Amino acid sequence: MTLDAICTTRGLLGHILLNRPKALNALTLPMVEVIAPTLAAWAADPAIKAVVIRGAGDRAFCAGGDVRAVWDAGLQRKRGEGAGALTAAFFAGEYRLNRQIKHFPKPYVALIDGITMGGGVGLSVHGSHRVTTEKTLLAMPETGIGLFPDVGGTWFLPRLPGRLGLYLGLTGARITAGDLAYACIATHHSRSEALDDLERDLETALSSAPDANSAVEAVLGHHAATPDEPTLPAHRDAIDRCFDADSIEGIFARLENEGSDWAAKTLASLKTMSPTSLKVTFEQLRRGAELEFDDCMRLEFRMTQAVMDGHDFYEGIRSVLVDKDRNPKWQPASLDAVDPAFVARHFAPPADGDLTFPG
Ligand code: QUE
Repeated sequence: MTLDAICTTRGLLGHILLNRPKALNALTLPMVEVIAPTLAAWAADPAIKAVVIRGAGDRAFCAGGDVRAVWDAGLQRKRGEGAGALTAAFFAGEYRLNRQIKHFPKPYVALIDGITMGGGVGLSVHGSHRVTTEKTLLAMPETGIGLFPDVGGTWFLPRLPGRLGLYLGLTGARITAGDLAYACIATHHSRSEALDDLERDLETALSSAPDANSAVEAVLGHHAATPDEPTLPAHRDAIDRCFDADSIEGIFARLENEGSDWAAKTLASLKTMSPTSLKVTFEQLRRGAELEFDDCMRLEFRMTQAVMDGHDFYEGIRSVLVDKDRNPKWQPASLDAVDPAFVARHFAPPADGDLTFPG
């Protein structure tokens, strides 16, 4: 039997391999259930000095959460078939793991070599070291599947420079290494073909260095390369102007008035997203700016339970991952028809209680 996540030790280095290459290493509950207890043990184990996480295959670090499985369970839950427990268990497990990474007391090095979306972002951004390559393509695309930028998006997106977080979280824009460095999402850059050597050098350096963080920094510095030119700086003023409005409608109006190609494309892209998701995400990131990390994760869990009771998540997964027609029929279909009471429900305690954290 092959495990979908393989945790091994290499000397003083803990190593996590996301091992579903055919599914772009999309994160499943069984993977979470392998990784979480291992990370907890490594946090307490003096024989582990640092952790590396990497994806198997040459295409992806991790394309997201296994939302297809959540979709199946959510449909059962809607039909009252009871098996919908996974919808709560998956998000709870994933968010608790995000929190473990955020509070992990040793260097945590994510090698985000390839596609990194949604759940994959949650396995990387909260760690101390985020290494991109020329193959990195990262996005928080959840508004396009009727969800919202979760896995700690509530925490990290409002803390990016200017209005970049709102821009990335609403549009789902896909960005590469240069932009990830510019947005302070990545900390280091290396060449994809150097990563095997980099991992070996980490193991060697940790075995002799008194200080794990200095050893990790030295190895990442030794393998440093120059990323592609960032594209965001050219649009940064427009992003900060347009996404500084006090509502989604206000952002739409500012993009309309902007009069540039970039603004027209950005507006067109936003108009393909779930109107409910856009409004929910706007409120999520407004609140997140003021919340502690753990409260962000509790809030996201609340939000998932409202999403599972709604329409657009099912339609989004259908259109993107099941039928792949990329033609979702959102309900409601326009911003003005989104019920403020339904948006508000995303931020209220769920019927089965709030997310709790062990310890
Ligand atoms: C938004 C998402 C996800 C997505 C596409 C979106 C997501 C996710 C996947 C995905 C991709 C490839 C796979 C897979 C899942 O796509 O979270 O199993 O093989 O996991 O627009 O949030």
